[in-house]
This record gives sequence, C-alpha cells and structure tokens, in this order.
Amino acid sequence: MTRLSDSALPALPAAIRRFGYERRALSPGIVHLGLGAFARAHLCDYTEDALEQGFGPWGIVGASLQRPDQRDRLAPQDGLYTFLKRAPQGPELRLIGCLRGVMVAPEDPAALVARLASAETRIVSLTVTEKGYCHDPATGRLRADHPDIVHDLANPAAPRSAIGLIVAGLKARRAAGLGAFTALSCDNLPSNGRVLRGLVRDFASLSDDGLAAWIESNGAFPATMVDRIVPATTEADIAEVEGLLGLHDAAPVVGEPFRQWAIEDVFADGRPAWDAVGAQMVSEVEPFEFMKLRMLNGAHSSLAYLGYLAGHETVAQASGDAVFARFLEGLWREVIPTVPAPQGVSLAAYAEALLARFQNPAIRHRTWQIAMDGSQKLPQRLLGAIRDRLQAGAPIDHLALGIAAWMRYVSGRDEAGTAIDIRDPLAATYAEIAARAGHDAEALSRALLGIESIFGRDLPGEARFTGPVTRHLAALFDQGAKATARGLAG
Ligand code: CS2
Repeated sequence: MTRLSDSALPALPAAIRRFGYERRALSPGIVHLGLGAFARAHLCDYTEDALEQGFGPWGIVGASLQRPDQRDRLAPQDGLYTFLKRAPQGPELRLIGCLRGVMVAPEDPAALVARLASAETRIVSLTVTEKGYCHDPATGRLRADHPDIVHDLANPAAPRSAIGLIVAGLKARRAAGLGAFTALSCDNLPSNGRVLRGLVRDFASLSDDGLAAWIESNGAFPATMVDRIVPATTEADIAEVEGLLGLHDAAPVVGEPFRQWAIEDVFADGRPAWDAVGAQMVSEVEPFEFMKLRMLNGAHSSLAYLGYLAGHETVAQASGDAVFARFLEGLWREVIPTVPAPQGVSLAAYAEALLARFQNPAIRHRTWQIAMDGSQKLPQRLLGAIRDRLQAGAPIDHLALGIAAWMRYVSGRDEAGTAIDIRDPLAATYAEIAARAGHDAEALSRALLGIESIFGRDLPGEARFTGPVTRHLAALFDQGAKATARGLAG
C-alpha cells in the first residue's frame, strides 16, 4: 500500500479533509522537545486548528531526545500523520500537517542547539515526562548529580537533557544578540512553568552567572495545564487507520475527543492563536493544574495500580468494574476539598465527566502504561492531597489505598505470582527493597516510605498516613485488590 506523504495526498479519500493552508509556507516557529504521541495529539492538534483558521504560519519541528524511531516513521511521510479521534459513537480521522521536521538529539546535538538558537525559533515546547526534568520530584529542584545533568555540564555543546538543551540554545541566542524564546512546559507537573524556570536558572548558574541573570530578565516560562487521554498507538490502530485512509501511515496517534489546554499568557515573542481554537488563556494556571493532577491523574494512577493487580488490562475495564468505579468516587470525595475550583467549574461535574472519559470503551489505555514512573508521579498526584487532608484532620482511606496499591505493584509480582515489568527510574531500588521485605507489609511499607525523593521527610513519620497505608498493603497481599477496595468504607 502507498505510504502517506506529500506526493500521496492526491490519493486521499474525499472524506478526509485537505489542508486549508499552504503547508510549504509554514515557518518552524516552534521546536518541540520530546515528540511523543501526546504532543502529536495535543499541541499539534491545537496548532493545526489555528492554521486551519488562518492564524499562521506556525510550523513545528519536533525533536526526539532519545530514540530515532519517531523520525524514522515520520521522515518518509514528510512529517505527515493522522490523528484518530475515538468517540464512543465511532472514530474520526484527521490529517495533521503542521509538523515540518523531526530531529534526533543524540545523533546531532549541535544541530538541535543551532535550531533552538535560530532566529526563526520563538517557542520551545516540552513533553519530556516527569523524569525528563532531572529534578527531585519532592522538592522541584535540579538534581546536580543526575547523570544527564553531570554530562551536560561537562559537555555544554552536546547536551542530552531538555534542560541542558534549553540552556545551550538560550546561551547561543544571547551570544548572537537574539532575544530569548518562550520555554513552554506541557508536562503533568504542578507549576510546570515555575519549575522549568527554576531548573533552567539552576543549570545556567552552574555554568555562567551572567547567563542566568539574562534568562531571568528575558526568558518566558508560562505555566500550562494539558489534558487529553492518548494511549500508545498499537498495530491494530495502524491497521484501522490504513483502512480509513487508503494509505499506510506508520505513525498515527489515537486519542479521546476531549481536550483541554489552560495556558498562562506570558510569551516572549508571540504564539499561535491557540485561544481562537479552544485553549484557555488564563492569568493563573495553578487551579487548573491542581484540579487535573489531583483529580484526573491521581485517580488514573490509583486505578492503574489497583486495576493492574486485579487483572484489568485497560482503564476502561478497571473503571467499568463497579467496585473500582465506587473506589474512584470515594477518592474524589477525599480529593475535592483539597482543590480550589477554577472559576466557573463544578468539581463534582468534573469528576462525573472523568468517570465517563475513563469508561470510554473506544479507548484502550493500558493500566500498565499509566503505572510507569510512579516515583515521579505520586508526589503531585496523590501525596499533595494527602498532606492537605492530614493538615485538615480529614480521613485519607482511599488516597492511602492508592499508595498501598503502588507499593504492592512495585513489590514486583501480580496476584497470580507473575513478574511485573516495572518501568521506573527507581526500579532497581524497588527490586532491592522487595527482595529484602518479601510480603511483609510492615517491612515493605517502611522501606518504601524511606525513599525521600518521593515521600519527603514528613510523611514517613506521620502515623495517620503510614498506618492506613500499611494496613491496606497487608490487605492487598491477603485478599487482593478488588476485595480490599470493596472493603473501604463509603
Ligand atoms: C496518565 C496521563 O500516563 C499517565 O500517567 O495519567 O498520561 C493522562 O492520560 C494524561 O495526563 C491525560 O491528560
């Protein structure tokens, strides 16, 4: 079958819309670091809408920071790919044209730095996942001992971390007399703009104090809240797209219809008219971030661990199980009082909509995928809400079960005794702890709670937290995830 590419476009079926803008005229004003499925279904989808509305000419150059596979799939397609929107009433396919090139950082870091330093580049956006920030999730500070940071400080012209790349790009711009670009974090971190600004400043001041001050006064680091459920693309998705498109697309992305983007409107050198196509420009992103991180992502992670343990492969299956649906409702009852509602938003309605999104049977989002990188996710997704509840003297039964389920998961074997493929920067630490503690809930919980980069210094000494967590963990070992969730009061 013919491969999707510029020259294959005349063969597109009539039902698929052609671009309403001149693709060749796009200027790559955005460089996106971490070109995964999420960015291609979110940032690129919004940008595509803006181009369609005539707000151009913002093209995107993507950069992969690790592997060449995205570039290898997209380059033969001239950067073209399709987005398959999976609504419960049936799929909808759209062609995305705003991606104008893909670079692979490790192959030629200097070329990427030069692209960041080019006068054309006005925004550098990021989806590098939590661990890509090389920071301590409990404090938000740069880990100067992180291997990638150590490498980048020693090799400033050939950085491999997002932070090292951004600083190298800004340094070259300053030297060339250009202004700074906007660094736009689109990752699920609380206060992502402020955190990124702090990490860039920390890194810059380790190499050059004048640069840190220049970035401080010239740079822009807007906070954002991004949302769309985008599971990893599967072979079955690729085959389905091929059937709809009549062409072979090796790099489609799939996602739910819902999307949301709240952005703090502080840009150094302009931006696409994302607000004209549904993004919310707000003066304060924090309330949106809190709501989304604690209610969506906190529920996602808790459900991923419990659901995986109970043998549910996807979020739709796990949340379709009445016991876990009830668990989610209980979890949201605990979380909602810790979340200041963004203006005009009903948190109860938000929770109800989340349950429907999780249960969308057309989305196959694996519990295993969400279970990844728990060490980087738990602080902002669950532990912040737990701290607030403890401070208010309120119960944390459901939140504590989320943490206990993570502990049960990282102990390495599921309820049938099968080994779990744990993906997490701390996987080796978990394995050591699990080998020592076995199924002794008390010992396992004590050792895991001792990981300071996750739990900080306060929580391990807080009996109102450690008590329910350890009790739930023992129940998870004895009775399994479903019975433990069923046993929760209210
Ligand atoms: C998920 C998120 O994988 C995960 O950890 O919780 O990717 C989630 O699907 C998105 O944040 C939704 O916007």
